[in-house]
Amino acid sequence: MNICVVGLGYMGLPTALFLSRGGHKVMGYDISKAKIDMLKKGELPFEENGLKELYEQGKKNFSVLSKLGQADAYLIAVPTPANKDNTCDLKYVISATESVVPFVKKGVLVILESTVTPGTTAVLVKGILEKSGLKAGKDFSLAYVSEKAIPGNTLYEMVNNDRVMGGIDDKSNQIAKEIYSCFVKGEIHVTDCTTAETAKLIENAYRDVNIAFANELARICEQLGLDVWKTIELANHHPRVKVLSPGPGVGGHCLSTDPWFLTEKYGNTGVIGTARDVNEKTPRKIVELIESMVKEKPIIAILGASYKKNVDDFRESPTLRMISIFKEKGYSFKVTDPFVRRFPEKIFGFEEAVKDANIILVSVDHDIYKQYEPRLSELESNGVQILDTRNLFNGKFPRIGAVKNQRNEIK
Ligand code: SAJ
Repeated sequence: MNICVVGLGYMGLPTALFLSRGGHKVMGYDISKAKIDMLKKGELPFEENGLKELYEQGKKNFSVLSKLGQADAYLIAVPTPANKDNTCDLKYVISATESVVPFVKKGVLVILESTVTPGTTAVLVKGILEKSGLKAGKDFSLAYVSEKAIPGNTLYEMVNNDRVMGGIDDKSNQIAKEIYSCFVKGEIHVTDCTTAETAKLIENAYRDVNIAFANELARICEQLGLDVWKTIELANHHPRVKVLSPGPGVGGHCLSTDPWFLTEKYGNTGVIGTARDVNEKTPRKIVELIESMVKEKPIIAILGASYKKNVDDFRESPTLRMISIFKEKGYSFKVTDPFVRRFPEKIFGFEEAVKDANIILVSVDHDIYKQYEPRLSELESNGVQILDTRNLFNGKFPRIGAVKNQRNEIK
């Protein structure tokens, strides 16, 4: 098939390349001219494990467009940020869908992959596409297909995870399933559009609630003088318990917004909204912990700017949140991160960042940081405080939820 992928971001680009490697003729389109120019030169706009290799394998059937053209199928994978009131901002979905309208012909399939508030495909997207004069489910096909891949391991998970897709009718599901089958090895589950959209939001809300639970446990264990990491590990020996890890807060483009989209028509007063609040407040709790650890005004070396380990994406990163609190309080800080480019603050090398610091904040658990363990020990013995918010060093340095751990009853 000729497939046009609208939106060449963290999900759209790898999907386009898997489809082209799988034998489809794929045209990629993005509103970012810079991204199009890079791809035309064969350069990739972001880093992801294995993406370069996938590009080499898929490039024969892949081209980038400066203008949309006719295709058999359109796959829309554009961002859905949150509005100021935390509702789902659908402006990119709307404009991408509108750009497809002139190409809606009999037999065309349109797929939405963006994470959206329930009802978007079956009402909003369908309504826009029907401005073509044709009817969804009768003249053209329409489906919502969600993505479960985790940044850092995107390519493996895109292939091996199960998929949920929801078509406007059986034929839409059948064609969408056929297209994805060229690279998805996981099971493909089919349902209706709104159920598929909601299942996607449930997945991320579930994880966000579980992390909020862990973050709350970190505060509780800190108060009790316990070690949250050891305590959670013990609780996790229960066959039906799997508490996730506390951290400096929840970042990224997904978990920090998607739970709001799930509750937007229902109200945010329940457990999902409370969990969001707990996670949103976590960076401030970390700053309070820093204040309790250093006697003088904190001078902070921040190890890690991205929202999680081994990625270059810093959208909504807890580091950004903590930086705005440091600024509000007039604390000086330096950030180091080997992955991140175009960060709003200057990025220093490791040694420059730790120079003069009285506390080192391990904000991200990049694997590469493990090499700094001896140097951190040295700095610690020179009186520099260390706060490991990710348990990267396995208790070698003070870690959140265990800073005041004094319980050594059982050795
Ligand atoms: N985090 C913790 N503690 C944990 C796990 C994560 O504090 O135990 C933090 C991370 O450091 C990060 C944030 O949560 O700041 C989110 O990271 P993540 O690795 O949990 O998830 P994302 O946002 O990278 O990807 C999620 C995934 N969703 C689920 O696992 C349910 C992924 O599968 C989705 O495809 C992705 O959202 C998406 O695009 O929706």
